[in-house]
Amino acid sequence: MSVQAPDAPPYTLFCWRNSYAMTAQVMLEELGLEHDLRWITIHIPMEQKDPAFLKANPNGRVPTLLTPEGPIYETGAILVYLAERHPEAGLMPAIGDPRRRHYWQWHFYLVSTFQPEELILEDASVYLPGDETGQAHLKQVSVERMRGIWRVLDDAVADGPYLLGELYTTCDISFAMQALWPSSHPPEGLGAYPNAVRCLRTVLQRPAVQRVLTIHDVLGQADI
Ligand SMILES: N[C@@H](CCC(=O)N[C@@H](CS)C(=O)NCC(=O)O)C(=O)O
Repeated sequence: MSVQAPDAPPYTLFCWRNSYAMTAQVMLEELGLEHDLRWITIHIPMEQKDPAFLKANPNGRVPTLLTPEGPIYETGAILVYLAERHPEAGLMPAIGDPRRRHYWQWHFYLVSTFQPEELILEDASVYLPGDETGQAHLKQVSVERMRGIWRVLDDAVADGPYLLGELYTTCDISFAMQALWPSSHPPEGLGAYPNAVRCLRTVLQRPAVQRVLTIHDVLGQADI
């Protein structure tokens, strides 16, 4: 298990510009946790990836976070790990809170329903290398599935402003940091989903999010 050096900040985030690493980084910023960013290259063959990175995450993907307890990877796991370590921030409902059922629902919806479609729409060639016809078909199917997801999310935040009503949680971070990418928008835009757009804009204006977007030099993506 690799742990942080005694004089290092408690957290180190392996980072790639404008990637899912931003979701974990927003969480660190929201919680005011001291951290280092270790910028790495990810879209290269596995054997060329930073060995310290691969030791922490054999999948070679970001986000990967070094914590005082050792490494952790997967966006959704990092969000919950940090929220549980810092319950005072209230970024997830406490045990016994009736909103917890929906917290888990949206948490998993965003990492296991929204995310796979986003990854396809971002780069279908990963799934069907060399098959351009197949990629176009996969994207077409995924766009339609994504429209359905936006409809569900739009209904969910109708009474908002957040997925759990008045309570801002890691689910909103998970949503906003994927939904800001134009690849996750249907080609006709987001006009049909005004509630979801309102929620998205609210989250994107948060100082923690603005700081992360500035560091990644993608502040313009918040103009939705
Ligand atoms: N399920 C993973 C997906 C992370 C992911 O796909 N990250 C991309 C960057 S946005 C990556 O590291 N890609 C490099 C690769 O797949 O080799 C998570 O949520 O952490």
